Amino acid sequence: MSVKDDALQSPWNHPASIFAEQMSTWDTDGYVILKGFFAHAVVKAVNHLVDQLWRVQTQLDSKLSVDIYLENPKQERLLLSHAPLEARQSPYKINDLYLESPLVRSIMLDQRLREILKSLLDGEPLLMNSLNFERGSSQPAHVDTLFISPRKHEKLVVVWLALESINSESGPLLVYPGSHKIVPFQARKGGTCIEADEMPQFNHYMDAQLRKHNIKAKEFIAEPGDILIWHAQLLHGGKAIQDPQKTRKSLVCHYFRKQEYWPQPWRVKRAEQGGHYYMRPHQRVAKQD
Ligand SMILES: O=C(O)CCC(=O)C(=O)O
Ligand SMILES: [Fe+2]
Repeated sequence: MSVKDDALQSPWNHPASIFAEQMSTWDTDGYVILKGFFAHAVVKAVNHLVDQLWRVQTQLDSKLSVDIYLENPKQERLLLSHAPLEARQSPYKINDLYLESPLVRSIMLDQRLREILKSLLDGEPLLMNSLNFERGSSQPAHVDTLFISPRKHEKLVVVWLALESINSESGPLLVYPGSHKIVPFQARKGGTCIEADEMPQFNHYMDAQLRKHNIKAKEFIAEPGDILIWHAQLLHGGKAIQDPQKTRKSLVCHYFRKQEYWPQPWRVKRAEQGGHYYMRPHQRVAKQD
């Protein structure tokens, strides 16, 4: 059975009808959870791909990069082909596998998913990055527009796919319901994108806003194939890992709206099974040999 055939057997064949029900939580909470969106064969295929990458890592002739030892002073960005194998045992993320993998593209541009994202973005989605994690990110609470700037304000959505059962000890994703309605933090240079030294001010601002609106973090306790889609301005992060033995496999993709990127046609590629993705260079690494 191919991945695509199996995906079609999931209960999510008619997003349009189910979607109407989800819309209210999107507005009030700034995210939606779609349980069992992808079939287990899809999840297995992604996990297999990541295992394969590590197995043949040193022979990879690719500019795929990996951020290793996340949220640790030792954090570093390297080519995956140059990463020490032991780094796989600590939090890491592989950047932009979607640029190389038709499998990742076909899953994250699944037709049912595209319909949902189209409705949330009010326009065709454009897949613009991917992050593969095997452990909790431990990333402090943030809003993605601090780091990623869509050409049109708020026309960014994010899909987080659980690739195994995820519990509270493994550093689950944390979301802050309703935080997307908080007035965005104003970056020094205008807009929402900050420089690294502005993070303490952002934290200070957000802490006060969370208290004012009585917003508390919620853990995304997930089963393989579940997805959570969040709004451009939703505050989220990775809970600290309580059990370092536990993995927390996930795939996260960010999407812009295609219509804002179309003027550069060489950058906007049509994917094999439909949908569009942003063709851009891999993340730069400090040293390549
Ligand atoms: O998976 C996580 O813990 C957080 C990921 C995240 O914040 C992101 O990809 O924007
Ligand atoms: Fe994020």
